[in-house]
Amino acid sequence: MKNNSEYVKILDQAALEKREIVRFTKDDSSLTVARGYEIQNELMQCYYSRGEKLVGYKMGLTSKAKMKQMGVTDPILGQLTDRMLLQSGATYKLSTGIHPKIEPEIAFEIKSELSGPITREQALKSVAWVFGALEIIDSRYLNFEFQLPDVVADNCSSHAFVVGDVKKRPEELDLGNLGMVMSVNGKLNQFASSSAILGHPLDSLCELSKMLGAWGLSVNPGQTVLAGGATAAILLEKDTEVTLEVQNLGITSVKVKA
Ligand code: OOG
Ligand code: MG
Repeated sequence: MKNNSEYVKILDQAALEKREIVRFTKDDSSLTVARGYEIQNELMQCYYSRGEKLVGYKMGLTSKAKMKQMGVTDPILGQLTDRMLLQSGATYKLSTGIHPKIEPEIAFEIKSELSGPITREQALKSVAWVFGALEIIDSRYLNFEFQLPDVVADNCSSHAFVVGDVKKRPEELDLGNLGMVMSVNGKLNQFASSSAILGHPLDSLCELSKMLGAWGLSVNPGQTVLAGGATAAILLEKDTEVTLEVQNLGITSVKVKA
């Protein structure tokens, strides 16, 4: 058993040295999700001390496919910084991660503050723009094997995310049922409806608002929110191009190099 600061140091070092670690709950069954969030918040302080800025939040484990893939059942939240942000068409280097995977997401840019329990209608009104996104996750744990307290402590495997350059107002879209197709080198790999994300991506935003509100925090104007992977994540391979086409939101892409 270790204290929070010791866990933070292990996680931060693992990411910096690109080294896998064994999940903490293996030796420390007393670790709770609440402590996982304390560790996550302390880990964020390491990022800020290196000059990173918070740019938004991500929801995780919001689809049945992801819950099944990872063997857990509750949505979780992670925090996104400017270091992680890539624009569509960018090149991602595998050497910057440990064993990165990619998953298709719907992203929101927020225009008004959200905190505490809200309705889907209120969530809709708080969204300035909707766009497609590819999230590149990279668990610091061996083989992506973790329990909820571990993954929460590890900032929910956050590593990088690629934002699409086609933006639409939420009212212009059938947000609850957008076709999403992820391809590798032009070959279809994963597909889903946006309804795979907690039934409706805006419900994921409601969940985020509720969770942050419980800590006296909020989602703020200008921030980006990733609603959660719509399918299982796939392992990235060098010299490939991964694309995500979201109905009415164009194509978001990333080139993967060694
Ligand atoms: C945890 C991150 C989950 C999502 O969209 O479900 C996540 C993981 O799968 O390693 O980002
Ligand atoms: Mg994700």
